[in-house]
Amino acid sequence: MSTDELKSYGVRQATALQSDVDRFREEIVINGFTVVPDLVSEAELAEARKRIDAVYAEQVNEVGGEENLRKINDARVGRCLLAYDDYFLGFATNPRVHAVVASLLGEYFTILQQNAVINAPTNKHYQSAWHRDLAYQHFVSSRPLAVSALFCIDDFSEVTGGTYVLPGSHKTEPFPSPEFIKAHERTVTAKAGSALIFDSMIYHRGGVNRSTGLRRGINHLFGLPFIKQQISFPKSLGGKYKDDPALSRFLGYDTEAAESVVHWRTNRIQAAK
Ligand SMILES: O=C(O)CCC(=O)C(=O)O
Ligand SMILES: [Fe+2]
Repeated sequence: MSTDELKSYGVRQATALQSDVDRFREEIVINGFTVVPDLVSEAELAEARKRIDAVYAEQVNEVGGEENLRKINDARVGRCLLAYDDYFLGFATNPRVHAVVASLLGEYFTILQQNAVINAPTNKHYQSAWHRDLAYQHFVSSRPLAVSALFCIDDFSEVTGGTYVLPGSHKTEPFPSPEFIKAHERTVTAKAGSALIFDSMIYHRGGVNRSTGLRRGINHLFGLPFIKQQISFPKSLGGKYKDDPALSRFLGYDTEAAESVVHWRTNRIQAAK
């Protein structure tokens, strides 16, 4: 529809889009979510599937078996992927996703989480419970605090269990009533290779996978740098990428809590030189 056909009155302020990024940003600000298509090629998707399964197998092994993950509701989630396999740094730093995130958070944001979500057929997956990615938070802010980017590694469809969202729920404090949820929840369907990008405060959940294959995704949580990482990337990486200024900032090296007053001051004195 051209803007000429759009009748309105009493409007003194209106949004005009200059780019795709503006369009994605507007959808996230108002609805709480958007889908960015065509981010990952078929060949990369095939590679990512194998590597997600390999990292998950390694992490199952680390804790002595999947039953231990089931005990803590953490089965079928791979955590901190890029600390296990460099390949996943490419997803975390995707420039088209970063442009959308920066339009909402500004240029300085850090990675708080990078998780593989492996939704198996008919598995009652933990993440299929409604939640905010900034869990336990019940305030709303005038600007976004964190943005999630969930890459679809397999198709997200009605059958494979696309993510459910409650549009606009990033803007109200309490979890909405069952009646509201029933009336307004919607499934987001998206082709493999796209990403569902959302305000991390929107209520959402995984769908139930009624297909015969795995439905994998890689979720990222990007946040303002004062927000704590769930698992420390700097410590998990053991100093890797620290010498690259942009990466070290993004991975949280620059915003780790200082060990002491002297450490904090020494770092600042060095930087002031
Ligand atoms: O698997 C999904 O569709 C949702 C995943 C999710 O909510 C998460 O990783 O926080
Ligand atoms: Fe989530």
